[in-house]
Amino acid sequence: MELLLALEMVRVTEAAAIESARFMGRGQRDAADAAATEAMRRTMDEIDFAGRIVIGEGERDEAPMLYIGEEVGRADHGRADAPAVDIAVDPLEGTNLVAHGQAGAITVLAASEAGGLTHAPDTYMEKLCVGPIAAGKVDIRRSPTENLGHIAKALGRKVSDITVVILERPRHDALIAEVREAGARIKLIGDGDLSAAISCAVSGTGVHAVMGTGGAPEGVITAAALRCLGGEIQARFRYRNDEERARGTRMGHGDEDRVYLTEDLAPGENLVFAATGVTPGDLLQGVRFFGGGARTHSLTMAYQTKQVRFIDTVHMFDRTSPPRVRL
Ligand code: VTB
Repeated sequence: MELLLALEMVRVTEAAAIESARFMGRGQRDAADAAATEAMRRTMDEIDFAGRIVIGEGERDEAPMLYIGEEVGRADHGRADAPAVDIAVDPLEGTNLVAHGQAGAITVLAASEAGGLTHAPDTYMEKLCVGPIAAGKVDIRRSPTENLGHIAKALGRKVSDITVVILERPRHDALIAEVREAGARIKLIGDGDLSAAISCAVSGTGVHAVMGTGGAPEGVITAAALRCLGGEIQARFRYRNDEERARGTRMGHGDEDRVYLTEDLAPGENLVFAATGVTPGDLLQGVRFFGGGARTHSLTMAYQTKQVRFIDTVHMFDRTSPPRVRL
């Protein structure tokens, strides 16, 4: 399953990135998201597999496409033997970033055998993410100060040499104050804690941890990526109201003290992850258009196969005026 999908899925995120990148800086976040969603859906339907969306654009009645439970892929074309695959998508992580032409938007998905990705309700999650060297050394139940000490020690650095990514939100005021007090550097981001979490598991990106509360569905996709990279996410559900709490409880996530580990969120034995940059970021370059084509930069990974690929693709839109392919 992984062998087939790792390379196919990157076509899906590439197509979504190209379509949504057209909207960069145009102030239309919903249109950018719709373009990514439509392209993802269309490209997935070209692949021979029996896919089912487990994390998507919302419930069936609220999302026209890539809603939870939707079947995708070409399995209906008489391919009873097509592999059954669960898929978690975030067609455009960072819709505001694209709308404003800011850094760090990606198109992203994760795939697994049926049951390999936790069904997370559309609510919030408190997250602590670290890369492979600090994995196993942190505990979300401890204070940020304590965890920063463990991360610094694992990395052989001072706390002042650690950079933490935090979403810039009023709910993080106390967290930001504490991390500042502890002496670490902070990168405040407007959106996109998923790509930030992947970055902290990739050396050379200059970020070492992600702390704070963001979307729960994105936490599951983060977990799939971090399992492939040997990093770690620890998370707790954080409901905004009783309605969300009731829904989460029905889905088996009623205990808000429970710490979900990477393997709890993405328990699959086969995991595939793919992401493509839309706007330039720490991890991936954005889509670059030129006459007759575009160039994309993607990351695709498979857990069993133990392969991490950075893929640089030139897409030629037509052959009458093909772009000059450059190194
Ligand atoms: C966003 C987004 C994140 O969570 O912040 C969202 O930028 C939830 O937070 O990347 P707000 O409702 O405060 O915007 C993410 O989508 C994913 O965790």
